[in-house]
Amino acid sequence: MASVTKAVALLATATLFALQVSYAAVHKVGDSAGWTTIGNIDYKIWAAPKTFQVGDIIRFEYNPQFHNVMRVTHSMYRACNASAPLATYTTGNDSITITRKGHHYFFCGVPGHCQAGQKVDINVLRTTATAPTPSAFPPPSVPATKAPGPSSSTAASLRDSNSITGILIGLAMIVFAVFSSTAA
Ligand SMILES: [Cu+2]
Repeated sequence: MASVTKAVALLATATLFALQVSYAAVHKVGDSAGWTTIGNIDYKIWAAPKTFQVGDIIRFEYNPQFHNVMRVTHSMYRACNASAPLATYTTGNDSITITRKGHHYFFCGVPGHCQAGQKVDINVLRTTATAPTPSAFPPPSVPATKAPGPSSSTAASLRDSNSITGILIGLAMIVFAVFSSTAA
């Protein structure tokens, strides 16, 4: 019976682990269209319904002959100023791990593309319990000044209740395993 208890406890642990890992989401910018100027994609509309968290991955997929990705400050973002980016990515398949909350501004540095709308503001609401992944960003040189609004805290508490439910299910499984082994 002890081995059964062990197996069920292991399964419960694995479930908890899977629930935690599932929070590190991958967000492909522009979805199927990717990172482009074709089709006048509004990346603001793409980003609006999404919840970005620390540990999530932002993926830019594009033809590197025509585009690139630059991470910039808010003022550079507003002005489409590509003269001094914080970071530049040019592989055509760039996965950027979010390591801190706040706004992360990206645009394409090819002349005219940012002005044409190839720019995206990734607003990361808050840090979660998920273990931080190795830093893909240099230390932040621009402090995040915007505090999360009321709508963001609602989304955050929803996330919290989800993870608490996951933990409760895991605990219930462990209790059940112990109970069934003592009853037998
Ligand atoms: Cu471009």
